[in-house]
Amino acid sequence: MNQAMDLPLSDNADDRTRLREDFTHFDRNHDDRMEFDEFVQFLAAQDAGMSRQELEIGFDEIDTDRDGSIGFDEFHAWWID
Ligand SMILES: [Ca+2]
Ligand SMILES: [Ca+2]
Repeated sequence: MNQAMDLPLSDNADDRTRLREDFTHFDRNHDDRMEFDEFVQFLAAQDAGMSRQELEIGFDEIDTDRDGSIGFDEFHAWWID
């Protein structure tokens, strides 16, 4: 943990921290990436009510660097959008 991470807490930082906890919780295999099946579990928990096709489209949109999984930065960028 470096000093740059030690920023004053704002509402945004609180949101990011909470989102980070969700991300970690649903990252079942603890590789710090959200794969498609983990993403499905996350949205099921949010009661998003999305079809499989909608989930696949959503996943592709969030995975902006196209590496087949969602990193926290991608997840956060999508969440705050
Ligand atoms: Ca994972
Ligand atoms: Ca990605």
